[in-house]
Parts: sequence; C-alpha cells; structure tokens
Amino acid sequence: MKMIFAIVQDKDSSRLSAKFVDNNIQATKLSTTGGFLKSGNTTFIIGIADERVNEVLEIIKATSHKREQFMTPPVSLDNTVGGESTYPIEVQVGGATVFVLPVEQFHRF
Ligand code: 2BA
Repeated sequence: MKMIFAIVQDKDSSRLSAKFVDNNIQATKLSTTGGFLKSGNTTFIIGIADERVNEVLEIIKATSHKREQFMTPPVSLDNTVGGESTYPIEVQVGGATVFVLPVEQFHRF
C-alpha cells in the first residue's frame, strides 16, 4: 500500500474530488496554504493499493493545470540593498505537487 499526498490548486480541487469518487478512490481533502505564495491550496491524502498508484497519478495529472500567478514580494526593511520598492513577479503554479510514500500499516477500527 502507498500513501499519496497531492497538493493542487483550489480551482482544480472540486473536479479532482469528483474524479476520485467516480473511480472509487478514497481520499481526504485538506485546506492548506502554500508557504511561498501564502495563499490557499488543497492537499489530498490518498491511501491506495500499490497496483492502483499509476491510475491515481494519471487522474491527478489530467485534472491539475499549470497557471501563472502574480505575487508581490514583501518590502525589504534593509535599504542598503535598494529594496524599498517591490514589483509583482510572475510565478508558475502547478499542475500538482505529488509525494508517494510507503505505508507500513493500515488499520480501520
Ligand atoms: P507555494 O509554496 O505557495 O508555491 C507556489 C509556487 O511558487 C510554486 O509552485 C513555485 O512555482 C513558486 N515558488 C515556490 N517557492 C519559491 C521560491 N523560493 N522562489 C521562487 N518561486 C517559488 P509549485 O512548485 O507548483 O508548488 C505549488 C504548491 O505545492 C506550493 O505552494 C506548496 O504548497 C506545495 N509544494 C511545492 N513543493 C513542495 C515541497 N517540496 N514540499 C512541500 N510542499 C510543496
């Protein structure tokens, strides 16, 4: 068995949830915050049999889209490096960031 953590954009999360239900894939959905953009994203936790990992990855891949997003870096208080004015920078987010981990034990009590 494997544990899949998939971090996706909020805009893709409803469609991905629906795909998991349609394909009988059990998942838990968490509201999370990206450390860099400090904006909301969604993390799915999926416990799945080894032989279904690729199926799950394909669904995540097909459902998660890359998007450009602008972020304004925080104003630097150190004016020795000329950081008193900041400009928005463009950042590419996604499709999905996915971790696949081995599961030592799985219990349902
Ligand atoms: P955020 O941390 O908000 O990052 C959003 C996007 O900003 C990233 O997209 C990346 O393109 C960019 N970015 C992140 N850190 C950067 C930096 N120090 N300098 C320049 N650009 C930077 P993604 O790579 O697609 O990541 C989307 C979200 O997935 C991340 O949101 C974070 O919540 C999660 N994530 C990505 N890599 C991770 C990792 N190694 N461990 C845990 N979570 C991760």
